[in-house]
Amino acid sequence: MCGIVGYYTFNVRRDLKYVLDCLFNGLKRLEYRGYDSAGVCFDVVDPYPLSQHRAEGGQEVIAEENGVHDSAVPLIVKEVGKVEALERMAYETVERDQLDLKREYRSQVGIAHTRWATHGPPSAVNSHPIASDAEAQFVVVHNGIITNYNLIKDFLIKHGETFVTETDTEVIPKLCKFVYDRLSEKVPFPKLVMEVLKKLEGAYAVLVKSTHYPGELVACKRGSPMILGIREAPGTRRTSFNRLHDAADTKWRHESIECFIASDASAVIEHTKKVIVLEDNDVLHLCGGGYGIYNTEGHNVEEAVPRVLLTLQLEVEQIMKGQLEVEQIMKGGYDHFMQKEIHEQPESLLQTMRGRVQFQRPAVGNPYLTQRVKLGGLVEHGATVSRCRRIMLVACGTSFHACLATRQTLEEMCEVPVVLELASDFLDRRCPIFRDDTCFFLSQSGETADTLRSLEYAKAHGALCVGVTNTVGSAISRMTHCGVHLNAGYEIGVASTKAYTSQILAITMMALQLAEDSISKRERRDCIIDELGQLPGKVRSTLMLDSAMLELAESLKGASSLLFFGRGYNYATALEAALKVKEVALIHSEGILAGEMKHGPLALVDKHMPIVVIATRDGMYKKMESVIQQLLAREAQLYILCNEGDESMKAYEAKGCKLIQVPETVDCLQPVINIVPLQLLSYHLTVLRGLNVDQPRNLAKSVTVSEEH
Ligand code: UD2
Ligand code: GLU
Ligand code: MG
Repeated sequence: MCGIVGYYTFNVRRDLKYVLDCLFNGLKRLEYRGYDSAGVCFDVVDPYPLSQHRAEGGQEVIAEENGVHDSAVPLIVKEVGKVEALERMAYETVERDQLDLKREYRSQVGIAHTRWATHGPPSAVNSHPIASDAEAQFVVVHNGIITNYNLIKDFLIKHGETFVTETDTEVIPKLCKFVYDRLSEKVPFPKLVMEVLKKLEGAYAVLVKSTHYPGELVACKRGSPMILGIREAPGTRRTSFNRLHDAADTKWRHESIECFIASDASAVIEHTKKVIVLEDNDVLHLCGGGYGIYNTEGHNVEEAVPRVLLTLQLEVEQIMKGQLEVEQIMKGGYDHFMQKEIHEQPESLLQTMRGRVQFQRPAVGNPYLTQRVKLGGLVEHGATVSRCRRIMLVACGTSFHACLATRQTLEEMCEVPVVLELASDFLDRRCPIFRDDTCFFLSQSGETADTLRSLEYAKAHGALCVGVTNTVGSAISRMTHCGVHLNAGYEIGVASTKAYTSQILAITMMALQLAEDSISKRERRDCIIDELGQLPGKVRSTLMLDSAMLELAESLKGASSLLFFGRGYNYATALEAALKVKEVALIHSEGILAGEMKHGPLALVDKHMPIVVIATRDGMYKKMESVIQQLLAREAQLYILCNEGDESMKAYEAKGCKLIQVPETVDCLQPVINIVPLQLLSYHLTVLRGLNVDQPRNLAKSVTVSEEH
């Protein structure tokens, strides 16, 4: 979600301005991933200073000054908010400290970060880089979560350390220093970091610099991505170490290297096409004019592991042309953002649950630890929500469908009436609102005009207002009394996909948390939470239907109309699938509540009408089966979305129906899985029909204007 940038040179002389530009441009390339704060750290004293003179013949000779500067404290600048503001701040600091921007460095180690906070709210202190101590002996930037940070923190506190941030990250620099202080003799930098890594659990991409290892940089990763770009300009060489390398060994001192490290290729590509993609448990060491990569899992850590130097496909010149090409990279190998975002869902769903759900069941008989879902945003007002007289869900478009998909879960868990409101209609009616109402406002962007106006209205009438949005700092997030952020990552395609599934998850988690005191619901809650843990994996296997959906799209691309039938939890799936087909594939489509079939829609059905029936196994299964029978009696072209291994649905294949088979989960989460093949279907229909996927005609990503009210 967030980003890391590193810059390293040795014997490639670059002035400070250049170094700062590299770091800040890198961060700007990562901005699209979403972040709440940012920071940089760079050297202000050359770790390997130069003295220059001209020898006979005018040849420039560079000699090392006596030894290496130890313990020069690097400069750290960090702040909440935009990279641009941070950049201004960094230049102000440079000016204040009277640093010369034109001064050339023989070696520079710069690290930078955009943070999407997981532990500790966004603040200057909690931003990265995070230092071990006031002298910044070890400085770290980190993406991911250290899951056992509490244990390490307690341990370090017992040994007299004091923590200044609320992050999980701070244990990393502190532990580096702790280990370093207790070494009987100095070890190579990567070896020290490997000792620290042994103690860390969780996912990370980390860069470490240290005043004890000037002119060196260590990068390591597990679970989070990281790549190394090496610029091969004239005068630079590519030297890789075979064995663990010590800076005291001066063998590589006359080599030269310039490297760019990032959590995302988009921050590297403008500098070089030559990259190495680091693998899990790799530890990269940049030192002198060379690099070495070691791996801590199943390898002799003293010996370097071979890693292939790849040439990125995209031409650098192309990138330099501007925005469009950068967008290509942001698409990460996919043709369109919508496609990328559909395929990202296993990951985005996990992000929505990250740090909020305890997947393991508590030990039997343990009366404590019953809180398996913990949404920070509900802590303060949760009790008020549980006591309210009715819950009102207000939204537009896809967000409204997420409300519809989760209404039943809220009703079941909270046992209060839950009403749904389309924001524009809510405003048109000036709906009565009372002080003991709780109103939820759902919007991906958090800026949807009608939803925002509804929020103002409800707030003015004294209701408790709860937001569910994907955008930290958005209007809805700010104006609501409390709420939940989706943490699904930026959604760029106009047709919402991953935000929809994360919204369903967010409201389901809210319902689970609100019912946490109910003993009678405990078994049901536990069962849903168990399935939450399985959900990303099941969505991943549902995505394998991609080629089947392409095939289906081939046969439907000429259709003039397409119907989706669903009921219960999957009425929302039918509406959402139809909306997708309308808005991107531009085919007339309707989602129909199967219970309403006989009250009109059945008249439309004949052998020319393609219909998707959602008949996964839940309480509505028998009723859906009878719907299928009736539709077949009218010779409709049927596509049945059912669970894998459903034998009785298989029987319909003989009658000419086609099956779309998806993994089974608990009824209230099934809509998350069911929508995935239908998203893929609408995506492929759009591409096959030659239409604009990411910006369908007449539509905008966030509708921030409303009709006059
Ligand atoms: C918060 C931090 C997260 C991490 C975590 C540690 C933020 C944005 N999130 O996540 O970075 O430090 O705590 O436990 O700082 N809110 C609204 N309206 C909305 C959405 C949210 O008022 O539409 C409020 C919400 O009530 C809470 C705050 O914003 O006070 C953060 O919400 P969240 O869902 O990001 O909260 P949490 O605890 O998951
Ligand atoms: N867990 C770290 C923090 O909250 C890093 C978050 C990130 O990946 O940006 O500070
Ligand atoms: Mg708020």
